[in-house]
Amino acid sequence: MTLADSRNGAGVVPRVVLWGSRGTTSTIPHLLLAEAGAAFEVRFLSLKDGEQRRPEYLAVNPKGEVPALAVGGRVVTEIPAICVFIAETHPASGLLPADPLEKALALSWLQWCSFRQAQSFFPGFMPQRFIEGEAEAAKLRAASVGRVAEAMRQAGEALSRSGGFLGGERPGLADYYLFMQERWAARAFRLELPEACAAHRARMAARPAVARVMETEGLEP
Ligand SMILES: N[C@@H](CCC(=O)N[C@@H](CS)C(=O)NCC(=O)O)C(=O)O
Repeated sequence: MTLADSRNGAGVVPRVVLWGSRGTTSTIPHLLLAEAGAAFEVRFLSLKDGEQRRPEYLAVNPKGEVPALAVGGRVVTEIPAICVFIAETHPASGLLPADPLEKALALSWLQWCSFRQAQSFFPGFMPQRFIEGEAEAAKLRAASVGRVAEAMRQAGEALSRSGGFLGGERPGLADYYLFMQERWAARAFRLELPEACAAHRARMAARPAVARVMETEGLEP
């Protein structure tokens, strides 16, 4: 099924709404929707103002997190699931291989990014969610920076062995996740990226769909 041929009995294509917040992990599906040429609407929340915890949004995603992708009357949450949905409803985008082994390899990188986000980046962004006290938070943040550096090292090695993208010769789903992680590693965690990651970040930033989304979200690449 593709979104284009998923018309219901009344001939209506389900309306796709991405709920997100500028410059967060929701930018990843935003990039993919743009890259796939999808018809969608994006609605931004301010996490700083706690809009994700307002009843109107909890009715969309009771977990109080972005992203959430509303498709018709249903809501898909969790980035890997949203990414796969976008790729599979836009097969011409080539964002996810059809071959089972190639697909498994691509999903393996997507899961790697998702796990690193939760385990390595998130404690550094929000140490106070895990631990009390300034000194303890600083230690946790330092540990997080170390883990992010190790993640970038592993990604850099993989990129050096591949054709320049985690997806090989062309970007796959995980490349859009990694692009945002490279930005956070360099900008928020002040890390010097391995050469292969810096080159990957630049290649991704140069893609017209990526540049458009960055502009829409008011982000520097
Ligand atoms: N497991 C979720 C995590 C998403 C997530 O961490 N979202 C953050 C923004 S980057 C969020 O909405 N945080 C709001 C909060 O925790 O209050 C996913 O993969 O979609």
